[in-house]
Amino acid sequence: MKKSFGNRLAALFKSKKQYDDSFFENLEDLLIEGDLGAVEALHISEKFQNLCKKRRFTDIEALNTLKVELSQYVKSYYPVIDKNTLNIILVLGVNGVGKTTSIAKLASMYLAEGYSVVMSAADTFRAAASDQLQLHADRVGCRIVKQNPGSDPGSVIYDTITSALAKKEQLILADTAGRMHTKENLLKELQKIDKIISNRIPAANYTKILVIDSTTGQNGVRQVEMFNSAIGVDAILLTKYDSASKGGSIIQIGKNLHIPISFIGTGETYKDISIFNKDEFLNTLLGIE
Ligand SMILES: Nc1nc2c(ncn2[C@@H]2O[C@H](COP(=O)(O)OP(=O)(O)OP(=O)(O)O)[C@@H](O)[C@H]2O)c(=O)[nH]1
Ligand SMILES: [Mg+2]
Repeated sequence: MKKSFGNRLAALFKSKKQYDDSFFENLEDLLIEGDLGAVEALHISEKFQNLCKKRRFTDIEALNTLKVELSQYVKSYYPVIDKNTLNIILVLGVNGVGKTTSIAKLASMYLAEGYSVVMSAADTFRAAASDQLQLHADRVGCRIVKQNPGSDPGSVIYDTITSALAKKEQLILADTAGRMHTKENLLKELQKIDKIISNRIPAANYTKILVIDSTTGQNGVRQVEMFNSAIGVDAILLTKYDSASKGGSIIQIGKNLHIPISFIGTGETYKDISIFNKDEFLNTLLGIE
């Protein structure tokens, strides 16, 4: 399932008899289906058409040309954790995208690298959210700061920073709510949290990561726009890349919003996370072996 877009793209190149109008129409349709967006699909298809006028391509060359074209839009970003001070990763995203699970995966990863990590349960809106995070914290062996459901998320973050500074811990992973009574409420709350963090943690040690579910396609692009205009997004964590995902929306996000990708989630267990590898990602997307 995962490679269906890439496989279909490769099949299109392999099955073509000639690079004619119908080939480029099919290419454009496939790029749209792959969540690259209508504008980008047309742009790439036209660019490719011009290249094909100049010389004949083999199938492999054609896919690699497409890869170079897409490659300029995709950037990777690995949050720098300064061992000598307190860092914070604020994890954002709409409900159900995989924020809490990703925090557990990141905690497990950074703990294994030897960092001292604390989770901050700043999703106080959903009643069971802090219990869910507590369960993960227990499983991966991580300290957690939480308050009662319904309490102020800004205050949870503030408490976490205070105790982490006192304990000389290196990394806070902060969970946030994915839903509130209204979208405006949610964004306002996140702006408050952002202010509290910015007042106490230098910008160089503060990373805002937006979690995007790769199966949501075009919707993901809109989510990035929304969070980015509300509080600014430093990087994206793409979840559920193990499911029937196409991942093409990443191209649009990179091209239009210039936001890099930091991690990819590929399953429900703690080890199912990897640092974003641009080359691997594009090879999978395009079905290049
Ligand atoms: N297959 C797969 N499932 C994932 C991945 N990441 C998260 N999930 C699943 O997605 C579901 C939602 O994950 P949560 O971590 O609770 O999502 P959330 O964003 O915290 O949700 P809310 O707190 O309700 O906003 C869970 O069933 C997770 O196991 C992934 O990379 N792959
Ligand atoms: Mg959650």
